Amino acid sequence: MIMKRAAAVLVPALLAAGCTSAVGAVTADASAGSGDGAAGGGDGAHASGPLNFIFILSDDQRADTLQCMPKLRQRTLTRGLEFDRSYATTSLCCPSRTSILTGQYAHNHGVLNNGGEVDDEQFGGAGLFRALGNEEETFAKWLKAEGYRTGFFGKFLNGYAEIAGTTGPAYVPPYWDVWMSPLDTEHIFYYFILVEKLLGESDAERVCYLPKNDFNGDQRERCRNRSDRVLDDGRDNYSETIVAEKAADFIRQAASDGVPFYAHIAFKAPHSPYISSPKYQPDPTRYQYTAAALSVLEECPLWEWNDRPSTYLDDNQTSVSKQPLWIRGRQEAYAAGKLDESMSAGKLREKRQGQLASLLAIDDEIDQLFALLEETGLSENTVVIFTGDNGYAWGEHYWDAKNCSLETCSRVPLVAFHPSRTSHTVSPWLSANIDHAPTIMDLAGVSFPTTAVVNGLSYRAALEGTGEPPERDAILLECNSGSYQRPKGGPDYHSAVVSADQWKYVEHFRDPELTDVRERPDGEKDVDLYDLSRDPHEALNLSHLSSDRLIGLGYDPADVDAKRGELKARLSSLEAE
Ligand SMILES: [Ca+2]
Repeated sequence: MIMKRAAAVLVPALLAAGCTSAVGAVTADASAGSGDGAAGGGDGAHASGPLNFIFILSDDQRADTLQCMPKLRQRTLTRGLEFDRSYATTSLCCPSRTSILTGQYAHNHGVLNNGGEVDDEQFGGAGLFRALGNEEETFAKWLKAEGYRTGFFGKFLNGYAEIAGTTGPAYVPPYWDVWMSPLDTEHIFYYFILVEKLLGESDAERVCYLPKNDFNGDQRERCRNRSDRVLDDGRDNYSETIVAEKAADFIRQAASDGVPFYAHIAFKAPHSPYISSPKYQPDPTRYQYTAAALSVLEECPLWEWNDRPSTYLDDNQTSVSKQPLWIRGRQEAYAAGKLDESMSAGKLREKRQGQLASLLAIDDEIDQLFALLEETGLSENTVVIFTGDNGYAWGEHYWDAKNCSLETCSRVPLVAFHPSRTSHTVSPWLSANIDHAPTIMDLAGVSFPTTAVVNGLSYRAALEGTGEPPERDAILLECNSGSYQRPKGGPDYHSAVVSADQWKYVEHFRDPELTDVRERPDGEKDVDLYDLSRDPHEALNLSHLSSDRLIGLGYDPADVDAKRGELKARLSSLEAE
């Protein structure tokens, strides 16, 4: 059974853990923001009045792929604040998205997986989110209470269709004035049903969007049969374009009405099945791209990926015996030819290139949103944040998905724009999905209730250019949904800590409750220690190397032991936050 920790229990625990400066700053004292959008000592001027927010989320986008979105890249180089080390505290859709909306680690919000059980009842991620009370803990609630107009566009949480219902008005989570979210959270690029709640309406209807290019007749009927209304208007009706259009309508209306707004835009790209817009991929059933797409994509080093890390499949030609058991298991299955065809070099390439091509589609949509802000004058008082919900492996460490503690799974792109910014900054600050809620609240000048649990930190000062982000030595990465036990293996249940000084310590567990650390054949515990500054691709697990080997690599074995002990202790304290 999945339990959510009660806030009343947690707040004293946080204080006891010595985290008063960090957590207190964003729970009780977030009112430090004046609410007038003052730029402080920022490097540019912007209009007075409350700030608006556009939060843009991609799905399954690796951190390094930001370089393959040329339009967003150009805007970033002009005035973006880029966080080089941003992590999804849980590298999976529902836990990460819930962390974004609440500012809490998964062990606090309780959405540990894309579904789960409460009181012996099984829920999808959206149902679990609701059953655990998270609808009442999103920052949208507090923004709305302070006069913000809130709009949600795009993917919510897996299993949304289950709570939306099939008859009568579709269910819409509270505190969203406008709601435009696909009923089915998977495979929505075409033939999607958008649950639409318009401004001022209390009920939502299910609208089926049919594509001009009718490439799948079965889907057509399925879409029709499950909707209240069908839109067969001869347009392409590619989901990412429609979602962006709905958001643009919301933004224009809010500007016209003179109300501050928060727009949450959650694209599906570059998630499977990796479908780009018709401009770049005319036939959604084939991974073939137009000359317009290729002329851009071939400029990106990830398209051919000639400098891929040595951890990719058997590129390193070295033993993985010191790596965690799950990677050893995957390597053995790969060597024995037991992994799916999805792990073949050809399929991995197809997936990688499919992701990159679909990113071009949302790059266009994001660029148009920026253009809209400029046309309407809203760029003078609107903050834009772009990030992803989790990273993704492309064959490194014999893995081709998410939900692992490795950098490739857990790091996400993050770039933010504040009206007062006039230059590009790359910040090495350790940032995470839990930071957006406190940052947006801080910038809006809205306080969390004193009973709220907020694990994240506000990066407002860095974004405004008025100061450094708050001090942070480490963040927690946690995963209660492993796939080690599956026939072809996969990442284990794990808990990890990544530190500001670029070390990572990981514990791999037998159980989803994270209590029983797995044992290796030699009797040692299955834990990892990586020195990320020297070994950014985590090829060398220092935890199981002999003293001679460590000395040969230039490490003092006593220092390595001490670092492991320090991070193990920090892991425990983070788990108690
Ligand atoms: Ca995802």
